[in-house]
Amino acid sequence: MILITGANGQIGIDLADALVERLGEGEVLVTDLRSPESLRPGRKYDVLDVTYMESVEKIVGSYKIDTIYHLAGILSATGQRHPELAWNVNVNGVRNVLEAARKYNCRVFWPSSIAVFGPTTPKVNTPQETVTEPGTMYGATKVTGELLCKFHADHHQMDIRSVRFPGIISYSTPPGGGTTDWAVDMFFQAVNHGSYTCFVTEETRMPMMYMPDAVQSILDIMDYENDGITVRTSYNLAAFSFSAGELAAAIRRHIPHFKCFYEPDFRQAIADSWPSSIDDSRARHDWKWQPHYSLEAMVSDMLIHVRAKIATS
Ligand code: AKB
Repeated sequence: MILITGANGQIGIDLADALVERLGEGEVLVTDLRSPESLRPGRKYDVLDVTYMESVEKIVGSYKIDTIYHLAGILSATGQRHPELAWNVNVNGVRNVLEAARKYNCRVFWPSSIAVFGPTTPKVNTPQETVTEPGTMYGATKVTGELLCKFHADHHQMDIRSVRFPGIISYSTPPGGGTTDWAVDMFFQAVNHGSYTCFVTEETRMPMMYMPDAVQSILDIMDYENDGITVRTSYNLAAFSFSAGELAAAIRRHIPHFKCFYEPDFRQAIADSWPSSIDDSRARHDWKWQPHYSLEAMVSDMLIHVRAKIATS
């Protein structure tokens, strides 16, 4: 059976749908701090706080888990405001999951982030192997998590796989507490109100990816033969980069009256410390990573789903 931690979060809902579709009923156990408000079919639910080692081991052992998708984590903006919480959830969480996986012989997927990079990293086409001196606590927890994954893979011959996600754009569940959240918020505000006040400047350019590609990347890297995986920290991953102004212009092609205002807050400094584009050639070479959505295709698809979601809410 498969375990997803942090399953109520932005990636968890869509990944669980994809895994249930692939594996059939009853093969996916979704866990989070609380049960979600509405239960979706085909999966089992349980409650799990990943900061407690005993709880993680109990779940993994009692459900006979063989693969863990460890998604529970605190994102960058929340982590900057609550650094101790970020360290506890992100670092102790991944450590507990890796220990339980070692004990019960599980494979592991864990998402890292472009937040491992910082102000001293090359900003354009950021290479796979480069300076990782993040300026945020979130970034520090992701660098630590990557090193823990590599340690366990090298020293305990564990099968652990990871990608450094850029900002992810999706409509099923809103992200919370991230620096790239503006790219999702803009869609919902554009459809709902015809205007949006963005918390980064018009020129701020960030690497992003549409959720279907993000989910596909997880399935692809986990499907690939183990010998092909040569990066045991985490793979750079990219789809497209755009600035806040460019996204606003792309949305305006569908909603001509849409107005975007810019009032940067504390998240601007985090955004400025991250890459504007990513070199993901290693992932493309090693496990044939290939995104499918362009910016234009993503915007059209997002607007269809955001309109439908708002119409039925
Ligand atoms: C965030 O903004 O914190 C995340 C990330 C890029 O890791 N979306």
